[in-house]
Amino acid sequence: MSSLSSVDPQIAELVKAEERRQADTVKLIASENYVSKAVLEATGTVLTNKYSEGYPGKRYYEGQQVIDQIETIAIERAKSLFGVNHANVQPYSGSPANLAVYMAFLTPGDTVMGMGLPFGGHLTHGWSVSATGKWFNPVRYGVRKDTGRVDMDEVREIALRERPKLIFCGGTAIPRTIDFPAFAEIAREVGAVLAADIAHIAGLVAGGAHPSPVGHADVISTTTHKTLRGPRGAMLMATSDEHAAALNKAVFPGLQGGPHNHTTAAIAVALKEAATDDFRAYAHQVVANARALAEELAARGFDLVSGGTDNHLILMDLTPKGIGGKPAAQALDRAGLETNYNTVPFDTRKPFDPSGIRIGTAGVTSRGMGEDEMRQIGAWIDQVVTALAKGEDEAEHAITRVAGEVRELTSRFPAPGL
Ligand code: DSN
Repeated sequence: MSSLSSVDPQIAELVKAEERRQADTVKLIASENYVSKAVLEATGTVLTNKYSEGYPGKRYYEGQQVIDQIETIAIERAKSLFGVNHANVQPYSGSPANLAVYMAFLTPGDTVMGMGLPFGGHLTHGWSVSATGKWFNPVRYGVRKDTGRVDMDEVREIALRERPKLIFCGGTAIPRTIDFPAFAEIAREVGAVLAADIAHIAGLVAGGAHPSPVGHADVISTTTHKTLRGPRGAMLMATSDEHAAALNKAVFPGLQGGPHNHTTAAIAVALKEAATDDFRAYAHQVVANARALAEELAARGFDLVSGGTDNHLILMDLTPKGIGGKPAAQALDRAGLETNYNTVPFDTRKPFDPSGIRIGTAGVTSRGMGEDEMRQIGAWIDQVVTALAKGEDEAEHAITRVAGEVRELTSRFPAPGL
């Protein structure tokens, strides 16, 4: 970073500080990961200088000799990795990708059905504060109070009653396997388009550690930077060609201008990496790690939503521990354990001060950690949270001790790309 350091030392220092912070902390944020050096290099290229509105072979600017090849490679790799007929790699991120799904299939006022945000859905699945909840007519499903899981009979009842034109499955805080065939059957019964938002689990799907929505969902939407371990970006895919034109038109010119070509190149690199045996092993280890961590936390008396996990994600209600999710996440962060506070189903607290925390194992797995380290991390989480519930002094002592131990662990597991 010699140029950055000389032109803007202030920003260069902050980038270095963030790199140190990422190296020294245990990343347990379920939507984050560490990309490879190759992906990082692709994002920092001259491709950022180029405008290329349109699609390969049909652009509105000249000079696309190279960009067309890059975008075509990314598309072909996405198609091959996920086994789909159509892929659009241009969405800037998950929210614009999902908005493009609305643009492709709905007109304002139409009914969309998605999982409610407090139950694990995403803002763009029709939540009230999102444009998707304001401009469309949202209806919601959740999880059962007794199981913490989606009740497909309830989903069917709501769908038959409300007749949505679009159904979203998937979300941001779902610790269990998504039943794509069951959602597809309901969508077919009511004549709705089924969109599977696999942003969180795309890497698991690609690596064979979660069932695929291909052949079930009409549209698949995903970010590229979570378990898939690519740059910040998104993709829209479709099993058949039927919806290809509508999806492409919705992304450009419907919602976006020029694609971010440096991101497209980095997506291509990440998709190449995701097609390897190493990546498949990583995907399965992510799940094994989440299970080990969940078992450790449950054994220590934590209340896990749905009782455990099938994927990379654990959602815990801290109410029985006597503290809120926010102070817990803040204390854990000071101890070098990075999580996020999160609402839990039927939460009685506010979204900015909810009852739960969300934990994911993609980042730690990318660092090479395994089940033994997960059990250690579970013990640290317990020590910090238990101390915090006892008071400030106890918490301070535990945070300082755990932070030192975390530093020792992270030094043994260097993060990729840093
Ligand atoms: N912000 C993402 C997450 O953390 O799951 C979803 O958009």
